[in-house]
Amino acid sequence: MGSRSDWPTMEHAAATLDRLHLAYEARVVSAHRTPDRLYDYAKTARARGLKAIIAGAGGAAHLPGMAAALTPVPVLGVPVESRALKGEDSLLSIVQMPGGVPVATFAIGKAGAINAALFAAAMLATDDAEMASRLDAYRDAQTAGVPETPSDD
Ligand code: RP5
Repeated sequence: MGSRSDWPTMEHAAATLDRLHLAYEARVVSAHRTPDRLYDYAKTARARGLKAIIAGAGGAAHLPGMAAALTPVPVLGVPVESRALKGEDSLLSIVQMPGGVPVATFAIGKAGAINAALFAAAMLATDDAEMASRLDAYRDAQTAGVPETPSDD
């Protein structure tokens, strides 16, 4: 994520990955304040065996796009809700990549963080049967958790 202040959003991605028993690392890497850290992180990502990078950022959200420019590892962008523009700035910054440098872009905020984690798991599940069954279990639990009526009675 681009800032420690993104963690209240990005912890939902982490919690979802925890639930799926999917190993991850959570790092603060700012495209603007720590550009050398971003360069090192993205340039070493493939060699370190990362299968996907979930990059959450807000405002002038350059982290996902710059990460995608620096590594062939798939980048999943999460627009963090910004104070001034409610995350529309983040969304447009992340989604409007030039042709040739893709970033898979998710919804603003918590839903996007959760879905980025689920999407990463789904990518891994294409050739990992255990991951696929954990994802099936997640979906089943989600379905079972939807009540037929809005009240408890
Ligand atoms: C972005 O600037 C971060 O991703 C964060 O969403 C936003 C604001 O950062 P802080 O000023 O709260 O550190 O780079």
